[in-house]
Amino acid sequence: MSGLPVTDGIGIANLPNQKHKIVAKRGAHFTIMVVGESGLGKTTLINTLFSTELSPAKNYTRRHLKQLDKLTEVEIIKAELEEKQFKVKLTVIDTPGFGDYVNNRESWAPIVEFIDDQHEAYMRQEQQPQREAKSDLRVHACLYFIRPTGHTLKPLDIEIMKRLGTRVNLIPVVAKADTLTQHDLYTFKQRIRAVIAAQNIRIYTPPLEADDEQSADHARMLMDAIPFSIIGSTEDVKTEDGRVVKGREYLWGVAEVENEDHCDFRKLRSLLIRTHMLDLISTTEDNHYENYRQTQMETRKFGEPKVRKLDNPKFREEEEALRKKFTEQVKAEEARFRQWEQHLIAERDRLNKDLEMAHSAIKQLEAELDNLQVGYGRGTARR
Ligand SMILES: Nc1nc2c(ncn2[C@@H]2O[C@H](COP(=O)(O)OP(=O)(O)O)[C@@H](O)[C@H]2O)c(=O)[nH]1
Ligand SMILES: [Mg+2]
Repeated sequence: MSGLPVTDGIGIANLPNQKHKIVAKRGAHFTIMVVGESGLGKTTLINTLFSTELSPAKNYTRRHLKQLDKLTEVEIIKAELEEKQFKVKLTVIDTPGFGDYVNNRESWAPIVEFIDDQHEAYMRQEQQPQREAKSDLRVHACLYFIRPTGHTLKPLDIEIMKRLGTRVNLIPVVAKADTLTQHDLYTFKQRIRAVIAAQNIRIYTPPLEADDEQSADHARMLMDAIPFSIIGSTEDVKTEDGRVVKGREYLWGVAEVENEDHCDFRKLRSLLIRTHMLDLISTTEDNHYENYRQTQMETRKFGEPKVRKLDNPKFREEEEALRKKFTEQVKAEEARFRQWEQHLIAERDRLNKDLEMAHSAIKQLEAELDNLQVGYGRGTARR
């Protein structure tokens, strides 16, 4: 059927022994972040995860932790998963969506900054003499929600995904897959993959070299599904054949969260909390964190505070260029509007003239009518 391993539970206990031991010693910390425009179902997906697989999670807590700036506040959800004495401390970071392009185009910047800040905080803790009990919110998997337009990625998506991809394991997902037909969803995914390749956007790919054939096949199958299509819902609904499932009810039937013919939710969940959690953790540590640490080492002295992106001249430059482009666009629009206005005025004048002419024509006709009536009156009076 689906090719997914049929193991239940979190599956980490089935990891190759060596790796298992390393992580089991400390217990794994695993952090997922959701990013994307508002209204795409980010919060719903998190709740869906917790209402399906993760329902027996222990010590579930929700809190607003960080006010990133006056617009951006992230919510931190923590829970513990345990299987065969293997513990995972799961953290999910829910971000508010950034708004539309014109009004809110910088509102994603604090999210990128947040990711850097976690690397920074961890690095600082590593430099301390007491290295016990580090708090660690480095993001291991960042789900980027794509609006199901059926067209392609927007310039803003490309811009943000580029920035995220160099910092975290970026996993693109197509939001609200139930709003597209299977055919449209298929072409949409193809187009997104093409843009990701053409734009050199770095996304997370499951490693294909695996210990055994089955895992390799599994990784290939996951790769082919990227960007994962998602249906989120915490509602129990009844299907036509009488099953009760998490899903969304429509006149034509039920869009099922955990049905692989409907969306890739199961694949994504399996990747995150079963088969690739460890790879996501180690690539974050070995690639993204190492990357951050090295760049910081090269550009500043030990102990020096980090240069914030927003104060960075290069970022400023880009910012300035974008602002200029925007101003130019506004100017062009205004010119177009003025032209249109002038056209309208000319048109109005023309119509007024027509109206005048019509008026005088009417006057003339009325005068003729009067003349006729006068003539007619005379005629009758004679009789
Ligand atoms: N059709 C459809 N609607 C969804 C899906 N997931 C969430 N929604 C709806 O979209 C709206 C916004 O969801 P929410 O999770 O608050 O979006 P967020 O702003 O990204 O956190 C709500 O009305 C959800 O019920 C989905 O998979 N399909
Ligand atoms: Mg939300």
